[in-house]
Amino acid sequence: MEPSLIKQQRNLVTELPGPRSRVLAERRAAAVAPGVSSVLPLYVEEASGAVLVDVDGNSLIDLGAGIAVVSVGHAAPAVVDAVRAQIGRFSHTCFMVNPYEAYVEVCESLNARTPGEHLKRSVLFNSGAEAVENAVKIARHVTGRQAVVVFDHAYHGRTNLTMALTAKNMPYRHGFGPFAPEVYRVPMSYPFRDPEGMTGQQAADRAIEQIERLVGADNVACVLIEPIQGEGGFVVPAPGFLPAIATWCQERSVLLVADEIQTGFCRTGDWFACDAEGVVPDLITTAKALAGGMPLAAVTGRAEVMDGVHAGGLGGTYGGNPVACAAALASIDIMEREELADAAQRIGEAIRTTLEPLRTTHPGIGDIRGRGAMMAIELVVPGTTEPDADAARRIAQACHQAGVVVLTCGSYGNVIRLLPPLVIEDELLADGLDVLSGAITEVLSPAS
Ligand code: PLZ
Repeated sequence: MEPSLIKQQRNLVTELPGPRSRVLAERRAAAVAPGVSSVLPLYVEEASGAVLVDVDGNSLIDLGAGIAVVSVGHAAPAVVDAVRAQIGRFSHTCFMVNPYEAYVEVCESLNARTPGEHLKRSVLFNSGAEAVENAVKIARHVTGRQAVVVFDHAYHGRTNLTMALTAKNMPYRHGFGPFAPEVYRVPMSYPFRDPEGMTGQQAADRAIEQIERLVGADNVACVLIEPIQGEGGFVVPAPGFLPAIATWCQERSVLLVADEIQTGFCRTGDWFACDAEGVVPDLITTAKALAGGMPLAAVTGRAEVMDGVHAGGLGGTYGGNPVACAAALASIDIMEREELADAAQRIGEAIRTTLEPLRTTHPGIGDIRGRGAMMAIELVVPGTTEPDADAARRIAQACHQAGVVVLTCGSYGNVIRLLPPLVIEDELLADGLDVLSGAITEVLSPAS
């Protein structure tokens, strides 16, 4: 592994936020639209590995990786070198005007690594939402059908179509309608909240019954699903749920679209979350960790599906920008060389080992779940499944005050999620988890 440029250690040297961050907060309030908010009020000066250094010199442990983006670490030297080299050669031509090799190479790499041995093609975009929009465009175009089936708790983006696909009203949809039509929502498999003992097959049957009754299989262009839900609460469906949905799709000539924007690229301990159950989607959307911090997204799919769209039907000015492509090739190379899927599994085990014992003393911990380095704690009112969003918020805040970046998520806002860079050093992770354990104990102890 390349040496980190910044000491991989938590170190607070001012109160939080420090004086420089406070000055920036004032400038921000005057200049930046309040519609975009930040989890922490600490302004970042530099970062490497799993450490962020703020403008006041505080070093924070990053257990969020910019929402599952910098899996190869902040400022990974090989990514930085690749970006520097590419930007010095050329930064933009527009692939639709003059093509270049890096775009082709990223597509080759995606085609080779995404689930399934079939012939594939890829197309590149800028953001996750844009990839999801295009997957739906492709599915509708080639099937000649319009309906899109999505799930409770789903998150697919903030553009008009993807707002329609996203489940949660606040903050994503509230007042932003009207939303795109022909979107149908069915129940997800959510073992913690489903009836006790419900199997994956039963949960799939429940969803399929609704699709057939309310939409009609013949009208469905695609079923779009996050194999493990991200923003919705790190919901891991019961085993057998995804394969059952995949089988139904195949039998009804409905395209299965896996949104692996948050789960993809080694995060869950496999290259893709679908791999764990051998599910092979027809189309897969990727973004986030794909390019190690540069904006890049993709739709990868069966050649016979992708080839159904006319030339010029897909594209965009910046899609597959050469600098982003160079970063992607370097990132994927790191994931492979440093075996980051295995690292994700080890991180997941360390998280479980630290957090599981807390359950016996803290019945407010309703569930600890996830896969690989995508782990979450769902907080509830003890003895019930009633969501306790206030506890999640207070635990996150206590971590932030101690210099550990953790994120919350969930339809009910009651889930703490951990998404550390996959290159995080053992000691740094242990320190971060220590802080989290302390925060949980502090907030959930009866006296507090
Ligand atoms: N699909 C599964 O997780 C992005 C959103 C943060 P973009 N998740 C982080 C926020 O509050 O905006 C995401 C995702 C899944 C699609 C997206 C959308 O990806 O790159 O943010 O457009």
